[in-house]
Amino acid sequence: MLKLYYNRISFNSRGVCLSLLEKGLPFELVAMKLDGDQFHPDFLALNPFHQIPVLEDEGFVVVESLAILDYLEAKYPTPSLLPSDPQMLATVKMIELLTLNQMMPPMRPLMMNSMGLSEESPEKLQEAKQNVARVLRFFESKLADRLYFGDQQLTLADIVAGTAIPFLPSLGLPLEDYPRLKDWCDRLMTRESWQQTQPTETEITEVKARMKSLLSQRQ
Ligand SMILES: N[C@@H](CCC(=O)N[C@@H](CS)C(=O)NCC(=O)O)C(=O)O
Repeated sequence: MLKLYYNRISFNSRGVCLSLLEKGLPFELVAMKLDGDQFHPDFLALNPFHQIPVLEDEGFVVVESLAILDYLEAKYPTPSLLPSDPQMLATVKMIELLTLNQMMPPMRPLMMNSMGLSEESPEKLQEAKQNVARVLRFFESKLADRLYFGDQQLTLADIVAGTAIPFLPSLGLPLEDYPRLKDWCDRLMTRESWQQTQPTETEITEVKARMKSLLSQRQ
């Protein structure tokens, strides 16, 4: 049985959960608190970089969310979450990588600030918002009039970007200037997999409290 080490408020973990659910695969979840449990020797033996998600498949271990998504796609190709058309495939991969490399890093200070866990300067927050907005403009143009980034079919692009973008309005980045992305977010939220993996307010509050306590211990 596939085993996923995850946390419900982790974007990267949620993407893997979404893929497993969309593919209808049975899997076992191992919840990580990330309160230090990621440094337990048993977990470090799976991932020396102490991060989730980690997927275990009959003793085979995969770390890094994009590698896990590709592994699941190759091993369980139906239903497919990758297009075969070369241009569509390139678009999907581009969206996945830009989400992780260009959008998530500037989201971090915005999240920390919105949770009251750090006090960033207004200049730094503005710069972070501008960097996210640059990605959103690009994504809006790539989505164009399609239902999903890979056209009519849900793909890994929607799964990866669809964990982070719906969260942006709560960080002071409303999607009103990006009507196609806004409709796309609404479309994703109608899917059972998104509803099932949506973190609740209580879960977010609990994580906030845990992070506050961890940060105060380090000071
Ligand atoms: N590039 C990694 C990033 C994973 C990552 O940042 N995981 C975070 C949670 S979202 C984590 O496990 N942090 C705990 C730590 O770094 O100790 C991926 O895509 O899987």
